[in-house]
Amino acid sequence: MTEVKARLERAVRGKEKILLHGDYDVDGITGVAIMVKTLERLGVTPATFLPERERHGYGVSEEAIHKAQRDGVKLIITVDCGITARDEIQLAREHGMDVIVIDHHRLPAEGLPDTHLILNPLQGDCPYPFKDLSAAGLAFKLSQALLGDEALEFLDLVALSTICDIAPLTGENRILVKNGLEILSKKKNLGLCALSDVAKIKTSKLDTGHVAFILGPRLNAAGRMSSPDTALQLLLTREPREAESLAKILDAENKARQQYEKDVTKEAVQKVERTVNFNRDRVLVVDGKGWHAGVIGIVASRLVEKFYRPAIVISTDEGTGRGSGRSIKGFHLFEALQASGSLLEEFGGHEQAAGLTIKEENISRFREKINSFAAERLAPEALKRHVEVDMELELRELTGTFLDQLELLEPYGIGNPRPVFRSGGLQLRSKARRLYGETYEIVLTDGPLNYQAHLNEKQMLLCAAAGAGSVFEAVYSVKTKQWNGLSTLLLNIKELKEQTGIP
Ligand SMILES: [Mn+2]
Repeated sequence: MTEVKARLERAVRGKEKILLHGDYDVDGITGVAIMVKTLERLGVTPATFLPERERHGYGVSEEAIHKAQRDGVKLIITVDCGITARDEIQLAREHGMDVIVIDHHRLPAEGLPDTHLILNPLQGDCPYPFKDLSAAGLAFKLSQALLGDEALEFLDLVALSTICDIAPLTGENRILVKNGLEILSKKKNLGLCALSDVAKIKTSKLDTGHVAFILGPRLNAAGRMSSPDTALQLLLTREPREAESLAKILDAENKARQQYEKDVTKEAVQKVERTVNFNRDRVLVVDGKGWHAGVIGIVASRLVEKFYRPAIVISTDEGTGRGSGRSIKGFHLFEALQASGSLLEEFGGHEQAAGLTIKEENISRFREKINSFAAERLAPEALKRHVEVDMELELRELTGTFLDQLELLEPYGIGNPRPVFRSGGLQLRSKARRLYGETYEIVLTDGPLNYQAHLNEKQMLLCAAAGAGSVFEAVYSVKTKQWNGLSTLLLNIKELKEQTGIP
């Protein structure tokens, strides 16, 4: 950190040309935004480069380095990428540029790039105790070193990156996100404020859900379908009118992405239903021609949700397939790919998510190979959905004090999930009412009090078949809804079972 800070201060003093090279997802974009804002406060306006997925692929771009040299850049700062970019960083150094790497990805086995200016807490000699910061979280640390407390106002961007990059909301991340959500709720950032407006977020208290499901996808949409620069510009703008028009563009791109994603998901689901032998295959491997690389990861997640088995979705183009996979608990996807490595051109990832490149002619052999690996490693019991219950309780125990204490554990998300409870003896008071999509609402009672509960279509059908007055056991999480100054309690049903034999 000391050396990185000193090098940046030297660049600022000497008014050197600086290029910020990010990545196309929310973490890369917010990390670059934090660095731009920091450098501007120090009196320097840096150039930025964010790769377009289809055009530039992953990681540091050689093209961007050549352009930087032509433009007289003296210092390149990579954010959310760079730790594996040995060749590209070598190239930059040969052309007389220094490179600062701000990256939180795993260190490559082949060795680090040739620069001593690396911010990555996973380095063996890094004394920083917390290892799970997002890349924008690291950029924030650097900003703090340069600006002091002034950097705290960038915490809204840190919260966005931490949630969208699925970093665990434990340790320092929880504090960063908690404070970041408060700043986000105050709508200090013009662009994010405009984005909340077009997305019709009405509440004045934004939570991890708003970021993960509403703001995040809109910021990501540009990077997936076209250029991530729109999202960066939105985070940086000081013009309300520009904020509004950029937010509209992102919202429209997100709608297009959603529709496209729906179409590809439908096609993939049909392929699975037509071609997969569920008794034999435990891992789903589906391929399709020309599916956009920006959505195959999401489609794989949808398949996992629907069929509850690991899924790999491959998009083929001129003989080459690019795939993205998502797993279920108990199946190490990266190890499974390693075991099939001879059939793959490239692969990477971790336990729950991975990516790969494969020759089209090898796809069916790969499907067989990964499934014979799964036949040994993935027990049939692991293919059953399983909700972990934190506590058995009676509904009347959900008192105001209890709920206040529950709120102290927020923000919930990856690594810090919302607590899950189980209660029995709940009587169905009402018919299910459709709220939106496949979400329904019912009223349950434990005798003295009524409770609103949200459930899915399958659970609604169970209630309809049982009829009013029947008794259920429910596994659920609780949420309080603020409405007109009143707070109401809501049960989010995860599992529902009829209890027969109870009068
Ligand atoms: Mn990242």
